[in-house]
Amino acid sequence: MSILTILEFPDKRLRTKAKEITVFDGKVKTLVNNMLETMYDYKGVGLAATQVNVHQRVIVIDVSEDKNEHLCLINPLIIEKDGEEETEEGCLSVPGFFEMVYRAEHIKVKAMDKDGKPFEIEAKGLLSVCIQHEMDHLDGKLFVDYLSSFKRKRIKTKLDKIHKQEGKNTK
Ligand code: GNR
Ligand code: NI
Repeated sequence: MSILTILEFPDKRLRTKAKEITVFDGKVKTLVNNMLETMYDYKGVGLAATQVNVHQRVIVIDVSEDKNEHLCLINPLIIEKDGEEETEEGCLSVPGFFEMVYRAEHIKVKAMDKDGKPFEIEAKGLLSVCIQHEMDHLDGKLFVDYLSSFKRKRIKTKLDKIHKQEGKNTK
């Protein structure tokens, strides 16, 4: 297994729309395992393949307290949603920034597991927020897109400065 590099805002590669998985082979399983290892290493509650520069519709999540109940959603689709709630969000691709974002309160999602088997899941609370946040990544969207352009620019300026100091290329 390996820990993958996470792209950071404003990296343009985070704006790529991911493609559906059509073949469920060993490469998908390796990707899922590496994403799980990366998510746990970075202490995130979720990770989308887009964040590790793989533009396929794969998400891993673990919102459990003991970090031993992971979920893997491939080609996820929201089939029902209702309500609205505001939660403070962060993102491993926007390190160090936390802002309030509105999301649907309850969602019902259809997805496939790592073997291509379809399943449905209903979610509320942090799991619901996390699934919506990760699904946004697969469409090239980030939580900062929901903020005012003033806040988004301020975050960009601060991260640009850090990336410059680190000699990091964010394309
Ligand atoms: O670790 C994460 N925490 C989090 C908190 C509130 C709302 C969403 C998230 S997801 C984030 C990990 C991440 O960036 N996933 O894309
Ligand atoms: Ni994120």
